[in-house]
Amino acid sequence: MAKKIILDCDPGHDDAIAMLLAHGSPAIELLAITTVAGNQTLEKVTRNALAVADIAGIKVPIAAGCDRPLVRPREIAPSIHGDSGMDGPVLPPPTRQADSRHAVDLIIELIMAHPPGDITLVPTGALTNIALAVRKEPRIVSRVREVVLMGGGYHTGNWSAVAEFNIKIDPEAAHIVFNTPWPLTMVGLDLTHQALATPEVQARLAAMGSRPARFVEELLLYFADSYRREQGFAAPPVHDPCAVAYVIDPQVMMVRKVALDVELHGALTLGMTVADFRQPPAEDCHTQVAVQLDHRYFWQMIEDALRVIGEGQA
Ligand SMILES: [Ca+2]
Repeated sequence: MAKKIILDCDPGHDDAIAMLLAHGSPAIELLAITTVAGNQTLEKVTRNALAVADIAGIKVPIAAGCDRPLVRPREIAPSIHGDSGMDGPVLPPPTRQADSRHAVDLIIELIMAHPPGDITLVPTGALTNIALAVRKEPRIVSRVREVVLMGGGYHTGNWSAVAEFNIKIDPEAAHIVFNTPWPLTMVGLDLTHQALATPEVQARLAAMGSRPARFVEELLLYFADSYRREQGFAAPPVHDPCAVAYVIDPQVMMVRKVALDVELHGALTLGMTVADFRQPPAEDCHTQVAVQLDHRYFWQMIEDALRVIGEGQA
């Protein structure tokens, strides 16, 4: 049976690919897309989500959420994602509007309306919406099947030496989400830096030739430039779809159970996701980290999803 997910995101080049992967995979039933300020302002990332939905024929509700972090001043990433938040492809204005509900309310509504253990949360942006949902309706915690998030990193950072962007921009929200006792898988930079869109990958996408494949090609072209210039990558790491890929089939990556927490006070380490590997994990450890990606399988999943969407079968 397809796994039901809510994708909470900030498109964002890699968020857009995560949307396409979730929509095009028969293993996933996408219930809703919710947006949060991060890669760009809330207005821009929501517009991008609506535009991507048009390209892929995604009909589910898209609801806008928090326009800033819980505590800190808003920080966005135009150096990586451009002024629009998804620079590169030229997209027509979205044909529909965002859902009238606030993302936090839609998340709560869906989780409470479904049986316990039904819905997986897949956050690929700052954790502001998810943290607020937990605080507003704590009953969701025991009803969520699991949380599979893109963010953090146990050995590396990208927005500081040790902190990843999604966690660094709203560490208080991340602290709430990581310390909530639901099963949580952190698909962090240790994993996503293996999800490189190599020239071979880009050539295979180019050979597909459908509209959604061309769209991904254009996204990757821009993303490759950003990552070469800003982070010194020869090929860009495509972070967010890795979390979706884990939900489709956990076999696509190796994971390791480990206690995790989020640093809120460090002068040099604010927003670091701290993994304690010193001891075997405790019996009640509810967190795990993604360690090693099956690169070929991962890109095969994306190709398959694009084929399904391109043939109008999603
Ligand atoms: Ca994202």
